[in-house]
Amino acid sequence: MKNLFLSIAWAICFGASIEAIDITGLQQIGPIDHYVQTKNGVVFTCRDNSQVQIFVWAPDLVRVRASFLKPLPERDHSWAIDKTDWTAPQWKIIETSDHFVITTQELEILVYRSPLLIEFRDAKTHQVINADARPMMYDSKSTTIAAAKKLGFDEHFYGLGEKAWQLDKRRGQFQMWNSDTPAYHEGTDPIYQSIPFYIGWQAGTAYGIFFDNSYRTRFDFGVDSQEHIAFAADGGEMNYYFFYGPSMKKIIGRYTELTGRIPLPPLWALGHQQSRWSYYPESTVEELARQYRERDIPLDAIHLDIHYMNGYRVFTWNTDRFPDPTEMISRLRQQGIKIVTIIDPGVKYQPPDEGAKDATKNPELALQDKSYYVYNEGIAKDYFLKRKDGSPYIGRVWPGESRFVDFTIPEARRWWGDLHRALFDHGVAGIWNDMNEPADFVDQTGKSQMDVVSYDEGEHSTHAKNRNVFALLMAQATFGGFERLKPNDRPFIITRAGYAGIQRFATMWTGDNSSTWDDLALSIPMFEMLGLSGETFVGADIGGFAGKGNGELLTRWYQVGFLTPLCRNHKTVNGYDQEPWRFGKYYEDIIRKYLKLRYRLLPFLYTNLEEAHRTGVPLFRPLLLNYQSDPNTLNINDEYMIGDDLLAAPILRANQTTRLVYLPEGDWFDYWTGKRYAGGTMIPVEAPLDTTPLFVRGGAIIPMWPEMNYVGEKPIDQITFDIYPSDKHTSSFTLYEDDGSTPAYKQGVFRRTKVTSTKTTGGYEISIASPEGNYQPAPRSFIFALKPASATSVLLDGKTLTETAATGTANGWHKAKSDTFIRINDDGKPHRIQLK
Ligand code: MIG
Repeated sequence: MKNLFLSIAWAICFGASIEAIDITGLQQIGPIDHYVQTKNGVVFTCRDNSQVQIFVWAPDLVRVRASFLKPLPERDHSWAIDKTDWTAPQWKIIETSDHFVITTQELEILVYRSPLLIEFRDAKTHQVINADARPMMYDSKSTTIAAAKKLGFDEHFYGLGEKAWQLDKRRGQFQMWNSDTPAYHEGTDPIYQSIPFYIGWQAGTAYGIFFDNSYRTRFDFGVDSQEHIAFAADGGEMNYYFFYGPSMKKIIGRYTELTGRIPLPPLWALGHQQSRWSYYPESTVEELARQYRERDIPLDAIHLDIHYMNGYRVFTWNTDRFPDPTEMISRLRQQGIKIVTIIDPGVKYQPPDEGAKDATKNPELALQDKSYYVYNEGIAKDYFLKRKDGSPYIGRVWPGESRFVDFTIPEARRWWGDLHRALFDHGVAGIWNDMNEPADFVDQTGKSQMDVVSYDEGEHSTHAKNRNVFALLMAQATFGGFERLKPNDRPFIITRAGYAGIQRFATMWTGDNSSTWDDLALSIPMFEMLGLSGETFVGADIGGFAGKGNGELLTRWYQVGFLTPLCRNHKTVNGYDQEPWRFGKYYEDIIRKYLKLRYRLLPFLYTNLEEAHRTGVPLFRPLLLNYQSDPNTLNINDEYMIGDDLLAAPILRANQTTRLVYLPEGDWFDYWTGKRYAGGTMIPVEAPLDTTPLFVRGGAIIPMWPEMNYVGEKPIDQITFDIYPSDKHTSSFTLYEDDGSTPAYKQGVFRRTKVTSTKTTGGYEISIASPEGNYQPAPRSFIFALKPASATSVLLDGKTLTETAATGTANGWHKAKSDTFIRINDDGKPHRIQLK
């Protein structure tokens, strides 16, 4: 009954079409009266007393902030922003009779006096990149605010974080309102996360707009009008950042400089993970681990869903099911398996029985039926959210009636972070944050939360403003707990909900998908757009969460999942089992092959992850990001790239064993056959169930580890560099390495090794540059596999290298099939290898 009710409610709220942004009834900001120059920009005051502030933060980054009918408020704050101390670049302002021109090295911003319209142009070509279609707007009867921008005939839109929609957002309408949307499908909107950042593309030139407003926001990319796009919010300030590319990578770089980048998670987080709602008791968890090891299928982590807790009370253990979590976790750890536990925000509403006392030592292991320490502490410290009238906000989630923490209170965040002692003290390695929209069974739309007040730095604002940042602040609290309680381990947090900036604290998964081919296909544009929106560490429940899967679907799903940053199989409570072996050996063998390949590719994935950490450019990319001027790539939803070098074109439909693959310009190698293709065209490929179409860019070098079943299983005694030559340019790769587990990388304890390979007359030359950084890896050799090459002699640093057998550890070279393999000991020095 309840379920039926809920699904009807969801259908009404989420299935129905989204309200358009009706700008016709809105008032427009008044014309400019006067202006004053500030240190890093200009404040315009309008005749209607409105104000517009332009901040020049970088040559390609400008912020626009406006108030309507009143001066700008003094408080200027956003939970999303990581960097506020920008050193103003060179800029100037010129005043003419009808407009102002603010110029930086890259941008020209024209601000017209009447009507007040803002236009962004390229400083060098003076071409218009983006322009207001109308002055900024407000509703005199409500708190709605809006902006409208001219829409180009061939303009396309990307980003917006987690949206269940194709790549190109043109002709789409979207809302940002964190929502628990089980079994969502393409078109369901909004879903869990709110990232109000988009990238516009026109004729190869890109710009970005981040509408940093945490109220419910709406975006309309050409549905309501074919002349303008619009974005609006139910409240708060008109406040957006304008980024100029023209390159998308540059925009993402700036956006993540502003909102923060992903800190490196532990390397094992890139390993395969198995989850289920829920694995319990202890013997089931250990049997699962045993199966994995016995079946020789790689695994790094098992996730414990809500049943590990005592009556769904967060920060407790059900000691009937898990009598000694410390012991169990340490036994698993000896097999190379880490435990990740779920933590929901809802704290069971449970006033203590009279006279009942909390156990002082390890309260998490005590019976909580008379007195629940988390609830008691939260009450004592007054950290729980209340409604405007002062009554407690009590929602209904898994524990029943529940209280929620006001994560805008810094001390409350600290307290929450420290509560993780109940998990970390027993050896838990990662935290999975769920239900943090925050979901409430009473009302999934958040309507019942609108009068819930948060401290919000003394503004005491309601959930109309704070719902969308709830998960961000909870993740920040959790991150702080990791830093204080496990200072030598890198935090690993997975979140369902989020707001812009969430990447500073958490990785994410795309929530409750279904075991359908449609959802497998949908996951690709979702991952790609999350990446363009600053979130690089993404993944979906492999195999699908809701509904009924099968062996073919699971196998194809792994053929996507083996390259996603988060590679986790997860299934709902009443679904069929879907561990890799559940549909029989035929499928299991194929899945094993892909997971083994993932582990071989870890140095490649990790190097690309480090790039995302350092630059913001995501690991899992739409082709468009790498080939921005190629209009063929504008809406390719069934292919993706990992970094610059791997192109995957998975099978996303049942019974399909061939497909067309678009290869962008350049040379490409079929990963499986080594066959070479010229790009810039569509090619047909064969893809029987054990083969997922995979291509390597000519000019790439792919580093590979030995096979392993978990991170740290054995010393990395050799790294193979697969070299894919290109006729046109040098192949190169700069391998990134560090200890993979501690924060020492932030102090420069890493190593970068650059390998290049060029074609010479009559052969090839490979050079290994002197490594950078001071991380000392264990002794190992490098193997360079040049494809295809037929050498007759090889010189190492000018001296003849002997031809040796394929095995062994001595320096030497040998041929196998059409490849040449050269093995040298990595002595940390630069080397030059010549093949003739
Ligand atoms: O109301 O914890 O998306 O992954 O297994 C459902 C139980 C709550 C939703 C999550 C899902 C998880 C489930 N949770």
